Amino acid sequence: NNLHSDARGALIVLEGLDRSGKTSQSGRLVSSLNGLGYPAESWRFPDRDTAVGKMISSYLSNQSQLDDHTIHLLFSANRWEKRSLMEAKLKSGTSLIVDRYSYSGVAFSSAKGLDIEWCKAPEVGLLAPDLVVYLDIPPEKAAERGGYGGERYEKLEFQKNVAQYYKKLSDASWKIIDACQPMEDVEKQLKEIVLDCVKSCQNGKSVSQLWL
Ligand code: NYM
Repeated sequence: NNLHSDARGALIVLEGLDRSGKTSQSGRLVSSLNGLGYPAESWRFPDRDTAVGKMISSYLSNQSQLDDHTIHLLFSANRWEKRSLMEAKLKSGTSLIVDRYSYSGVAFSSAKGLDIEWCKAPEVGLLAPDLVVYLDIPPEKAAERGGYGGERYEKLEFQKNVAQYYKKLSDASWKIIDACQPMEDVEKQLKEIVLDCVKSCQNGKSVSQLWL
């Protein structure tokens, strides 16, 4: 697979409730893309390695308390601090498989009661994904999977609420995969959808911005 010179990478976002399988799937996806000769990297938000990411991590593990608006803006800032690198990677032909993005930001914060439009505002101008894949699992099923860790938000009642907000945010362009299927089946379906997207982005299609 020899990429032509104007080929750019695809920005692909995986969304879903906690324990829906996003992290396992994104690792497998990147290996298989690389194996087929498409440069790809696995990214995730929050990126806990940056200065902002460390504050987020401490909040999630209940080591610090923050106002709901404040933590929302930190999650957003964490995406902004990676924006230019993201753009550079895509331009250089590397596809990014991103485990959570702005949709997590808006779904989780609005599930706490923050206004949805207010939640979207700081996301305006971030790079828009070429594809959003939602790994769909009923909150009860997700809760049965090996149990949640001890982090904030990892509670069945809250996850039910988040699911409602994901539904509000989704549009016809989202690809929904039934995440209750065996892992191998999810992997196969995901790979097919993602490959289509990676190929379609190689034709010089430009990257757009949220929320359009
Ligand atoms: N989360 C994640 C948010 O509340 N807002 C965001 O913008 C993002 C990216 O953080 N329960 C929540 C969802 C998760 C938690 O994510 C940590 P992960 O994927 O478990 O590391």
